[in-house]
Amino acid sequence: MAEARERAAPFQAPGDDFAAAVLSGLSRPHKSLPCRFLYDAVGSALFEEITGLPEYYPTRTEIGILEAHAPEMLQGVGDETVLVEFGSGSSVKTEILLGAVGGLGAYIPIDISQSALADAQARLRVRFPKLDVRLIAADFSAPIALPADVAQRRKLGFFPGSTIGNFPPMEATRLLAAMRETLSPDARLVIGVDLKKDPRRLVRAYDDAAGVTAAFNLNLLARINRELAGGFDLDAFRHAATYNPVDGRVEMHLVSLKDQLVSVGEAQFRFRAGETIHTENAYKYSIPQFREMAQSAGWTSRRVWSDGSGLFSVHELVAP
Ligand code: AVI
Repeated sequence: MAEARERAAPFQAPGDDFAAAVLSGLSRPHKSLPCRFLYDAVGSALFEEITGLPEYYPTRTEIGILEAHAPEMLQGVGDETVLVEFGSGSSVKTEILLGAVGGLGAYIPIDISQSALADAQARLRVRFPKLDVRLIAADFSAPIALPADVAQRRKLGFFPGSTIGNFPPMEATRLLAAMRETLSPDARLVIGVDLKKDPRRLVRAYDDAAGVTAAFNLNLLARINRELAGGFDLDAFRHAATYNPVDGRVEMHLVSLKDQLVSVGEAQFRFRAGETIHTENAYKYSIPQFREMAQSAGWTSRRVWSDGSGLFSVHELVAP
């Protein structure tokens, strides 16, 4: 298992209040919790483990696409260009681009977690000692002002992992528009997007045989117990992953195995047998669907790369 540090889901805002989100999410008629709270230190380590599972094809497939096509993706990138990465996680994918580029003006990783940024910088210093790395600790769901000396330079944005799929389409569109503003003028973005496919394959990717994704999901209840004096019995809930064909998304739920009353601090929540807490959505897009969404955020999808089996896509978005 990878080192257990908080990954800071890219969607996490500073000062995000876990307690308030839990109390409000569990009070709804259809109970739900925001997926960004899956990524405490334990959850982040479990997510790293998920990325290496046989059923979880997105990470290795995207890496294969990047390795095969990095030189094309980096066309026009040179000493004047600034590479801007949105969100952290393992830097394996960034290193593929950095290893393939001839020259680069600077690399700017943007992440909400200072510690994730410091780790990335220390790692990159070893392999790319001459690279100018500028850390920006910020929430990138709103446009970000880049340092004055690079603001007018040509920029290449990078947003791998299909994290865009964890946002509902309206929010995803707003996020893409914010990235366009951050990268303007002459914006370009390389973004990983998981593709629609056989629902059985999708469900297996989110409900693996070894039970790592189940542990990742159930850790949310353990986190409530740890941090908010919760009384969840983890054996009284099970992980479920389903494909919702109407919305084109995989859904993760925690299913109550019996009628029960659970306390969180002073509050109490009633669960009926079979009732669920909806914990994550992972939207899947066909290539034309994603093109259309990018367009409504002011981008044009100029090129798309995929693997031989059509599992995953990497789009190059451009904005004049
Ligand atoms: C972070 N994100 C892109 C993952 C996904 O595939 O939606 C999160 C994940 N949840 C369960 N497995 C992976």
